Amino acid sequence: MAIKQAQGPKALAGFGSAKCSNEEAWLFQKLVRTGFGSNNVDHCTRLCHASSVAALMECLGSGAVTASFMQALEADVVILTGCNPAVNHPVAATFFKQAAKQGTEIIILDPRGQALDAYATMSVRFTPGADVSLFNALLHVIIAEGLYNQAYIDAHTEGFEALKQSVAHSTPDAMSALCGVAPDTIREVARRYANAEKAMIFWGMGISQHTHGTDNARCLISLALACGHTGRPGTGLHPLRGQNNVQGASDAGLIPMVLPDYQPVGDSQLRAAFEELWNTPLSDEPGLTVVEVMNAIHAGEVRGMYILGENTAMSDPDLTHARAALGKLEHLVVQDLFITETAQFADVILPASAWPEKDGTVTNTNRQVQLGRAALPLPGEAKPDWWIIQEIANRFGLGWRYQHPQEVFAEMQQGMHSFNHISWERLARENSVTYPCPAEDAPGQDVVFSDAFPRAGGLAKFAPTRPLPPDEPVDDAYPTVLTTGRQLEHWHTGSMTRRAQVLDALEPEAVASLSPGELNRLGVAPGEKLTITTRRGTITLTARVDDKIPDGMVFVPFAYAEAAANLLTNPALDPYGKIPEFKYAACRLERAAVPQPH
Ligand SMILES: Nc1nc2c(c(=O)[nH]1)N[C@H]1C(S)=C(S)[C@@H](COP(=O)(O)OP(=O)(O)OC[C@H]3O[C@@H](n4cnc5c(=O)[nH]c(N)nc54)[C@H](O)[C@@H]3O)O[C@H]1N2
Ligand SMILES: Nc1nc2c(c(=O)[nH]1)N[C@H]1C(S)=C(S)[C@@H](COP(=O)(O)OP(=O)(O)OC[C@H]3O[C@@H](n4cnc5c(=O)[nH]c(N)nc54)[C@H](O)[C@@H]3O)O[C@H]1N2
Ligand SMILES: [Mo]
Repeated sequence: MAIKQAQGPKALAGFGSAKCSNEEAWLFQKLVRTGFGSNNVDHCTRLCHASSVAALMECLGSGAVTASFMQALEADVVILTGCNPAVNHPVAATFFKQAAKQGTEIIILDPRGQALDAYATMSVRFTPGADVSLFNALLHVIIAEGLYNQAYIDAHTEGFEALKQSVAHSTPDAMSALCGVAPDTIREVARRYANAEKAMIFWGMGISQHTHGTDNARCLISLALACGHTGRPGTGLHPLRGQNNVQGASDAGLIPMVLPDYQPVGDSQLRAAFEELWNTPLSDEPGLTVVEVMNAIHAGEVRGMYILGENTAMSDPDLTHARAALGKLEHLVVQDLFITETAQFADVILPASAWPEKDGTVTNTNRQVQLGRAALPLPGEAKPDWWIIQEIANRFGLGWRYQHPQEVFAEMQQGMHSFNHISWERLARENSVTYPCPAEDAPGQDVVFSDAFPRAGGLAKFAPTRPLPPDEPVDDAYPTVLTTGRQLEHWHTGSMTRRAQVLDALEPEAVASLSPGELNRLGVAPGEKLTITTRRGTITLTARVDDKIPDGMVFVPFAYAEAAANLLTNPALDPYGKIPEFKYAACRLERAAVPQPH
């Protein structure tokens, strides 16, 4: 409050959580917008699918999936690209495996090999970061060979001519050198996808976490639109959501440029509806995104922060910069289950409670709104997040009196059309209801946009792209590609899973995975220590051999505080989604000079 009075509303910012409930996300963004008085609210979606959402909003008018992952069972062809579902989406992976057993062709497009390759009809490895050249070559083949669906394009889309022209020169032969895939393989993938009666595309962080992440997603959307592979059972576009409630937290408005349900803060009519609902004037200026907030702290513009259920001091790119920002804040409040690396910077730590300890709803990757009920008592002094947020709101003079998340949900229904016909009572009866839902007594829609897209005129749009290099290409000084991501055993920054005995016993220490050839070249044996250096930092960790990694690449999971991958990563942002390039940085590898003590 003192910072707000002295420096104005824009000196405060908040990061909400995709691990909390929809009601908690709603209250958090409402606190920032009505209490702090700005739109400086964001969360981990910025580091995750922000670019996918930017492309989907632009081209389809909606950021959610067009079909659930259960629809894979209906599809003839399923493309998986930039995702590793056996590790990161095990539930969806069971549907992909089941589909494959029933005859669905699985096509995997990824620089790395993975467990699902065993189920794939084709598994195509390509040059990291070369997605746009590969996808434009697929589009070229589909157009040159007349495999597109003219009737669908005429009825449901605009901009096909511009797309046609933009890929006219992206022949498989021309693109092969850029993406490292043989021209005939490109043709085969294009034909299998386009000739399928029903086909789906699923994608993950390998698509989104690039400075050209939005372009990558635009290409996938173009593929689906050109072939008419949306709006029917067994067809669709599905960016696999990561955190348990990142869909719900985004829908509920933990995003700096939009109010709940993606309603732009700058639209005075839409804003007026929320000003009436909350009985407060709202700022019309988009707020700062995750990485922008860190920059604004360095610039002295943001002075105080409230971070709820995010471990920024581990998950942000270029941690030296991000941690210095956290250290520079005049006041930092962290609300978490554990004393995380971020909490080490806090002036106040508020003990929150976990999912099994509280009531609330969450929305998963399939748009299924699910009700969770408290199953365990609150430990120690911990409180439900919604309760703590309300206490803070009342210190800002907001006078909130919610007795239970159910009352928050009822308020959300007034501001969010996506929750139409999904009452708390109904969720209590049915446990889970998919949105959009046409009536109180009808099921929700698993597949959407059969008739029209939620854009002007009901038409989806082709957005042409051209290949761009990574922000930091490899060179003689930094000749190896650093890519980062996840392991089955750990969740993100390890704040929870490294405290879980069994998981920590299975994966106890920081590892870097490399191909046998790469280890040979470096003269490092598996189990020996390796240093990785980028223009931003150096870490030392154990080398592991992995024949699924291509030569010229090193993979590091970001779960380990003692060798934090994000000390190395590049904070350069995609201009549309504002997502950093977690999947590509130039690095140098060396055998560690001194053996590190364990
Ligand atoms: N066990 C576990 N499960 C999780 C999580 C976790 O931390 N641990 N996190 C959750 C969250 S929030 C998320 S967002 C999801 C993420 O789930 P995924 O998106 O599956 O996760 P990543 O490990 O980041 O790997 C993405 C894939 O991208 C590929 N890739 C790398 N570079 C490129 C490229 O240039 N182009 C393409 N096309 N692919 C590339 C990698 O080889 C890898 O197969 O997982 C969720 N599930
Ligand atoms: N290098 C690299 N960096 C990445 C990525 C990458 O692929 N590579 N991926 C990015 C992606 S996709 C994501 S989603 C982000 C994730 O980034 P973060 O969200 O910062 O990571 P988590 O470790 O999931 O942090 C969640 C925190 O919430 C706490 N928590 C869990 N449940 C609750 C609850 O109910 N209440 C409260 N108050 N706290 C709770 C946990 O203890 C944990 O500390 O990381 C991003 N960073
Ligand atoms: Mo994520």
